[in-house]
Parts: sequence; C-alpha cells; structure tokens
Amino acid sequence: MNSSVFDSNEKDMSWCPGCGNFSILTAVKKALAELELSPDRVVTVSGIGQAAKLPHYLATHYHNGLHGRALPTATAIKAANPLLTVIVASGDGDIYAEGGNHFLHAIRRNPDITTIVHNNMVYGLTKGQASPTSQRGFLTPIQVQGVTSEPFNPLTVAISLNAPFVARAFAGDIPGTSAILKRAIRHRGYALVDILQPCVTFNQVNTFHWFRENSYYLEESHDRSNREEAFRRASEVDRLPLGIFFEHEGRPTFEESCGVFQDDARPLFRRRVDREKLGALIDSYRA
Ligand SMILES: Cc1ncc(C[n+]2csc(CCOP(=O)(O)OP(=O)(O)O)c2C)c(N)n1
Ligand code: SF4
Repeated sequence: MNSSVFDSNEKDMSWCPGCGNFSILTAVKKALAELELSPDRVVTVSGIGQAAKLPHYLATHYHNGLHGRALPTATAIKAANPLLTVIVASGDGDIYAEGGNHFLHAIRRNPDITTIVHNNMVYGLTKGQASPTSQRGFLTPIQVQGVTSEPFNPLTVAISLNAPFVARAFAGDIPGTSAILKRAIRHRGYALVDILQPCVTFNQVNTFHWFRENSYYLEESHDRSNREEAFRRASEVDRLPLGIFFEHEGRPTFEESCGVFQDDARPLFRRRVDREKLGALIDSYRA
C-alpha cells in the first residue's frame, strides 16, 4: 500500500518548518501503509498541543479532545469496537503531565492501543515552558533559573508498571521509527513509543544534532523479554538508548477483561440498542 493513502486534505499546516513532528507523521504513514491497514479501520486520538495536531494531517478517523485526556478516550473507542486499530499521538506535556494519571492507569488496564509520544522536552503550543521531560537546568521564560526537578522517565515508569511493549525512537531516523511503530501497532496490548522530537522553535538545547549525539540503538542482542534488564537500560540517561526495551504478550487486554464481550463477540455498533433499558437508565437520572 502506498503511504499517500494516509495524506489528509488539511491545508492549514500549523507546525514550524523543520519541526520533528513532520518526520513522525511520515513514519506513522509509512508504518500504517506497510501494515496494509485500511484508513477507515484506524482511529488516531490526541489531546491538546502541537503534537496533538498530528491526527489533523492523517487520513484516518480521529478524535482531538481535551488536554491530557487522550488515553481514556482511546481506551473507550477500542472497547466499543475492538476491530479498530487505535493510536494515541500526543505530546510529552499532554501524556506525561496533564495526562500523567491516565498514563499510569492505561498501563494498568492494558487496552490494545499504541501511544506515540512526541517527546520534545518542552511545551511547544504554549510557547516554551518546561515539560515533565525537560532536563535539569533547562532555561525557559518561566523557569528563569533553570528546571530544578528530576526529569520524568516514561520508559522506566512504564516498565515498572509492566506495560507489555515499551520503546523509544528518534524522529531523525524515519525508517528506524517506522519499524518500531509497526511492531508496536501489531503488538496485542498497551504499547508505548516515546519519540525524541526536536522542537526547533522553543528548544535550542535538545536539537536534531543533540539527539543524534546523545542517543544510540540498543544492541541486537538486547533481550526484550527480560524486564529487569529493560528497566536497567531504560534508566540510562547519559546517552539515551533507542529501540524496543521490553516486549511480552500474555496480559489480558482491557477489552477482554471488561465483560462487554463475554457473551457477545460483536462490537457495540453492531448490536441493537435495548431502548427499554436505555429509557430506564435515563429515567433513573431524572428521579
Ligand atoms: C486543561 C488545560 N490545561 C492547560 C492547557 C494549556 N496547554 C495547551 S497545550 C499544553 C502543553 C503542550 O505541550 P506538549 O503536550 O508537550 O505538546 P507540544 O505542543 O510540545 O507538541 C498546555 C499546557 C490547556 N489547553 N488545557
Ligand atoms: S513550536 Fe516546536 S513542536 Fe511546535 S511545531 Fe514549532 S517546532 Fe514543532
């Protein structure tokens, strides 16, 4: 399948020229096309931010909702129709700060969705404040003496909560990112792909050059099934490893566990609404 089937008609591009978001968009399209996924079977879900506009530029169904709330929406979409491929694409502020609580609990629930985090270590949309992944000492118009908090490490958090697929990619390597995304999307269960994404306007420290110099791919011999080893490698901060840290199947997904499909395998949209039950439910709120 040619990746141009995922080109959207959106003419109004709001990303800055040179932004790492463009490479992520290309990598997503490439992965979806190589997986031969029909655009009408894919839903992308986002919150608010520059990264969260990715669904506007992709010809799939999409839901662009409230800041930080992409994960519960995506979890519900997948539970309502497990036939869909559900992908969250949003920023590090959106997923790890405002949406941080949802991030933790989505991992616990284990819906079969892929979360792509455009990690530019800054808030882009709101013009350059620190995000949870900003490094110590990072200067912003708000953090005038530099960031003093320890950077949030999404990979070690995800691995410690037993997320079944945890990876990091770099927007400067489109084929490498696309290969990781393909595997993440195919994975059954919750998949996190944190993508190092240069923000060329508000982050003059963590640039394309900086990320290239400060990252490297995990060795072929890295054992993805070894959770302790994955945690150890994800804890490295001097140079950031890229690739799939941890991957295992076997945890039941949210859709399987939530009971909706226990007696009836049909997705909700294929079922008839029981008007009597619905009426009674609505009435119960009127009382
Ligand atoms: C409830 C709520 N809180 C705060 C904001 C302001 N806000 C919008 S986007 C954003 C952070 C964006 O950063 P990130 O998610 O990293 O995305 P980026 O723009 O860098 O891609 C914030 C704080 C908002 N729109 N809604
Ligand atoms: S502000 Fe930064 S993250 Fe947003 S589009 Fe511009 S370069 Fe990209």
